[in-house]
Amino acid sequence: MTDTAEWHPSACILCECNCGIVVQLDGRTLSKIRGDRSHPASQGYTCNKALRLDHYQNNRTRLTTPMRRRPDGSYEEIDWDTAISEIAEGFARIRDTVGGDKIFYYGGGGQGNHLGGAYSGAFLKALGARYRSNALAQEKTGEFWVDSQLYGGHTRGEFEHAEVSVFVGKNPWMSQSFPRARTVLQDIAKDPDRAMIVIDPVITDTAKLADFHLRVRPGTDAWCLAALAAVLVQENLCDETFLAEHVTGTEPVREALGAVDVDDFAARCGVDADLLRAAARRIAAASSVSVFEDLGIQQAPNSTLCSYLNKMLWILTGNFGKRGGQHLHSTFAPLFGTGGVGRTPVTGAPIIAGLVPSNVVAQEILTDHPDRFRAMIVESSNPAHSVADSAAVRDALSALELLVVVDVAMTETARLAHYVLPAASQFEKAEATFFNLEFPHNTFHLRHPLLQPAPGTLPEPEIWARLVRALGVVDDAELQPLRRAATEGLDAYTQAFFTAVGANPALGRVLPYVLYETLGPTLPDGLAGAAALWGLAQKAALTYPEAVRRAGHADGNALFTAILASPSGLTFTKHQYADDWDLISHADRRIALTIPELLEDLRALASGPSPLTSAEFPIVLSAGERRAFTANDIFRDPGWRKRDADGALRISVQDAEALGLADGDRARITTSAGSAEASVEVSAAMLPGHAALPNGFGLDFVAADGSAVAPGVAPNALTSADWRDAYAGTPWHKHVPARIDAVVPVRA
Ligand SMILES: Nc1nc2c(c(=O)[nH]1)N[C@H]1C(S)=C(S)[C@@H](COP(=O)(O)OP(=O)(O)OC[C@H]3O[C@@H](n4cnc5c(=O)[nH]c(N)nc54)[C@H](O)[C@@H]3O)O[C@H]1N2
Ligand SMILES: Nc1nc2c(c(=O)[nH]1)N[C@H]1C(S)=C(S)[C@@H](COP(=O)(O)OP(=O)(O)OC[C@H]3O[C@@H](n4cnc5c(=O)[nH]c(N)nc54)[C@H](O)[C@@H]3O)O[C@H]1N2
Ligand code: SF4
Ligand SMILES: [Mo]
Repeated sequence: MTDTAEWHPSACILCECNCGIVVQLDGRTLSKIRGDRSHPASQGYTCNKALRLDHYQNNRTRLTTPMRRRPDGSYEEIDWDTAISEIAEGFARIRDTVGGDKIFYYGGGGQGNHLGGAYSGAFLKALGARYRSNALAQEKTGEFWVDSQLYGGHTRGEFEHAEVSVFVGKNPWMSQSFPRARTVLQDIAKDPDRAMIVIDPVITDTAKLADFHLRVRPGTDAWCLAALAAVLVQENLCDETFLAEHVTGTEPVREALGAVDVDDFAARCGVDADLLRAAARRIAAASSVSVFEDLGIQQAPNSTLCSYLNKMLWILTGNFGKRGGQHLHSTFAPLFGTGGVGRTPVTGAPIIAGLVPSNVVAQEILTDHPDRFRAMIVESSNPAHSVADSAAVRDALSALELLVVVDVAMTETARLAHYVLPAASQFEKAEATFFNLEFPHNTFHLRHPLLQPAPGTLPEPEIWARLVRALGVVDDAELQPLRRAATEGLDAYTQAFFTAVGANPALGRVLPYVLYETLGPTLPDGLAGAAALWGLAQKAALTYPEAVRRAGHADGNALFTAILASPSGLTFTKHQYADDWDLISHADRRIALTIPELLEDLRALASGPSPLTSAEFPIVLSAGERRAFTANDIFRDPGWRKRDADGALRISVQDAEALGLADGDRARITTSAGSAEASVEVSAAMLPGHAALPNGFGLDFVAADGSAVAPGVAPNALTSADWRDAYAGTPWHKHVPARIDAVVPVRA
């Protein structure tokens, strides 16, 4: 594995695209990286960030041994056996005294790694844990709630082929999120027959390529989207045949949109009414339309309503079930739980897609309520830094009876844990993500390890297996027949598996553990951690039999075998456009357009918006913008950045002048939650009254000379937990009322 001339396939782990890469190794250094042309989705594409991945693999914050916190707050190194037995005992004690449902799980995967989350489920079930969350509960749950009522699944646009692409609060030039994003955006921009519509208050790099840039005032997208949809209805631009055949509940929507005063709404969102009408007409005239909404609306006021209105643009115009349109898609493993909306035990916040809103986590802990969370497992996430109101989150995590963090690095969250478990990096183990969101061809990529685990670390599947073993919930003798069958091949294993689980349904509860313990040891090339994929492959083959066969896989075992043998990834489903209809979960296979609460909210727009800014906090701060050198909290070493090392506060020319600020000056940003200092970048891209800070900054790091550094502003030092969506509890990170003051240098 150390032959430097050889290129080893893997993937970039910095965003949900997970572009295929090939890597040359120099010892344990990822010395050369380029796009993998054999990867079925990315086809050789990467952005600037992938080439910097060695800063993730090799940096001074990597953990190398399990650690236990001493009463004085310092950490001591302990061995794995001690860590596993004390942690298992600790959680078992909590389960036995106050109940397993008081054990809360946060994380389970970042942008590149979802196998850990697949295995932790067995340990959590064995403990009787019920509540969980992750970052999707601070972005996508509102959209999920809308989607589940409209058609019951996640949709994706097919931008590569769309005549018109619409980006709402989404800057794919920087944030990517769909395959080969920059190439696709450039192709659209070059083609006079295609068009791009961008709704964003900032003149982003994506907006610069747009044919229609609807430069909304921050937080007013609901008015803009309602007006766009209203034009479709009022100018008879809807696809009536499509609506009659495939959509129910159209009339109440038509009525509500019919009542919208388009000129008035355009004025309320600050967009020229003629431009807005022209954009709506361009959508209506197109043979295909794809839409991408992201954090600019999902983390801003009216977020769930905006998700709903946004979907009107392609539903009313019939852009579903055809090339270049919007699609439901297959999933290799569901990212979201199913079931209706539950409630959290303390605050009664909505649990959508099985996820507790990130914004209420602190309140679910910091209380005397008997049902409060008492213990927590955090895996591959850094909530002490990434969740709103970091100060409250840190108080809450510190108040837990037991906090265990599984991470590769000593994070802000790990520093609050009773135990920290060091995971092998994503290049040191079998890994995969479940961000498999494309249609008609959907891909899955099991990455092979490039390196042995760093000394002292373990891959998550092994960590979770050891913890389940320590709980003693499975009698090892029951696994013997499965172990034997696994050595005889997948057919024998399949039979033995159904016999074993039929005889003892309790094995089904700890399924990933059973697969890892029995099938895992027979898998080649360090792929034991891929065992859980066997179950998922069976499920995919049962759920999409035709599409899996069309992709060349006869059945679940054939699919699993192909996954193991495809180190650059494979296509697991090939759908036909008409299959979109079968992917609708409603029995009548139609889109159910009416969501009564949201139509009520739509009617109420006529009297708004009411600004959240005030004399004290006159500026809208977008806290957490994606830029060329941000990558969530994945890179801790600030040395990975070639530019924007401080994570500049971008402000408009007008605000800079009023505040007496110039490029490079220092400014103090104050919000109701906190205050921080940043370097200023005066930018013609910003509207007056709007400022932006990047995400992923303010992470602690110890420099080579031993000094502590944390460049830039930790965005959640400035955000409040109560600023959140009424339906989904998702935060308004892009819309934080703030004050900016020049920091006058102190002269000696
Ligand atoms: N470089 C980089 N890429 C990433 C990531 C990263 O950290 N760095 N993270 C990944 C992750 S986890 C995610 S979720 C995605 C997020 O991807 P995006 O959602 O594209 O990222 P953001 O830059 O946070 O926000 C998008 C846009 O919202 C705009 N915006 C702010 N306020 C408003 C508003 O009121 N209305 C509208 N319409 N727009 C508004 C901003 O100007 C910005 O251009 O990116 C992924 N890709
Ligand atoms: N103010 C503000 N806050 C935001 C956002 C914003 O725009 N503004 N964006 C939000 C969004 S969209 C997201 S997605 C979240 C992301 O926030 P988080 O959910 O905290 O996820 P990441 O930042 O991706 O952090 C991933 C963690 O996984 C660790 N890790 C990396 N590889 C491995 C591995 O192999 N195993 C294990 N166990 N750990 C590993 C990294 O060290 C890191 O600590 O932040 C959210 N927070
Ligand atoms: S950051 Fe995203 S788009 Fe860029 S190379 Fe990595 S996976 Fe691909
Ligand atoms: Mo995200």
